[in-house]
Parts: sequence; structure tokens; C-alpha cells
Amino acid sequence: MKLTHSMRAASILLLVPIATGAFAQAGKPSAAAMKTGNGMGAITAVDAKGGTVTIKHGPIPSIGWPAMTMTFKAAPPSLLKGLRSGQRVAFTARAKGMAAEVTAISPH
Ligand SMILES: [Cu+2]
Repeated sequence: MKLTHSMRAASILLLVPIATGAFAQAGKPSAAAMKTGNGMGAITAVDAKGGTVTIKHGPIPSIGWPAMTMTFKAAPPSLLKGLRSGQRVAFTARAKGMAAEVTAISPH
């Protein structure tokens, strides 16, 4: 059973750097909290004055969102030029907690 013991020791050694890496990432909450992802959906409202767009979008797994309807701040607001309610769009979103921005959006 000497082989089994040395194999177990080897797998413990392999796990240590992985666990250390995860701990180091957890120490940077601001970097970890900002997530980006690409989504598809339909515009339900555009507020050009407020610089926001409301999109009924499908799931965005990289941000951890299910399908939902939500309002995004447009960054920059000029992204909203030419967009109107009812359009189907593809977009890139950036989320930090419940604050969400679109950084790119185009009719699809
Ligand atoms: Cu959403």
C-alpha cells in the first residue's frame, strides 16, 4: 500500500496551489464582482433622456442571470441612437451587483 499513500500525497500537493489561487481571488472583491456577458433580447423601452434601455433578455450564464426584463444604463448613452421599443437586439452587458450597463448593443 506504499503506492496508494504516495499517490494520495501527490494529489494533496496538486490541490494546494489550486486552493491558494481561489483564496487569492476571493481577496479582490471589486475585480470578482464585475461581470460581463453577451445577451439577446427585445427592447421594451428606450429612455433617451435618462440614458437607459429596458430589455427583455434571455439567460446570460456568464453573469449568472436567468431570462428577465430589466433596465440598463447605456454606456455611453449615444448607444441608444436609432434604437426603439420592439427591436430585437444583441448586446454586451456589464454588471456589478444589481447595477447593470450595456456597453454595446445592435439590432439583431
Ligand atoms: Cu437581466
